[in-house]
Amino acid sequence: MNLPLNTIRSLAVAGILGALACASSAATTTALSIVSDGSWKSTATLQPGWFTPGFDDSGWSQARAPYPSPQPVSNLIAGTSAQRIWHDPLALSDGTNGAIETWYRRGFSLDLSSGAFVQFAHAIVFVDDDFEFYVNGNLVYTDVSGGFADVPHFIDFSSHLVNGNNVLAIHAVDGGLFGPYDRLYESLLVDAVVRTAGVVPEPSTVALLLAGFAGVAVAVKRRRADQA
Ligand SMILES: [Ca+2]
Ligand SMILES: [Ca+2]
Repeated sequence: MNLPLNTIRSLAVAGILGALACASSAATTTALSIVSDGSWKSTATLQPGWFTPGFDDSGWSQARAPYPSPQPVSNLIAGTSAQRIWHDPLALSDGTNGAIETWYRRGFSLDLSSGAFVQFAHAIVFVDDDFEFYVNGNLVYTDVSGGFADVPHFIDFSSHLVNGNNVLAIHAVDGGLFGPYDRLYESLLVDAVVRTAGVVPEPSTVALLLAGFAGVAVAVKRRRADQA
């Protein structure tokens, strides 16, 4: 094909600009899954500042997971890897006679440097029976229904996350939040995801530009050869 020189130049410039536009808008996304399991720390003793990021939970237990329940988790959240948990370090409970008031913590790290940001952070929470949900020391959600253990609570905590270390902290009780009592079964179930995105330079940008310039040079050379 014998295109006019101006057309070749225009196409080449458009190609280079296109490559630059693609490169500068390239984004990477990372999804972090946080589910209730044996990695959560637990206690049945209220301690000052228990929900704050700087609190030392090294003296707490690992939560018991899975904690006994007659209802499979898959009945509540299809396909999840979350397990019911509760504070029960000696695994003595049959699911109905555990502590009536408990506290939990789960730390995780986010890289929000270099322009990265949180796209969304959602949690689905089931507690038998009531709970408070903290993120980095902020009370984000409270359930004071006094029962309804099979009702899901959807929590958006995207505005409470920070670069570096973060912590979810949950106060979960059997019975009512402001009056815990032994109300048959008790358990905590959490399935959360944090998705972050970052704009990053494409490693191939320089290669694309060089290829673009090389293409122009070849096209111009051919065009001149055709005209000779
Ligand atoms: Ca409830
Ligand atoms: Ca209960």
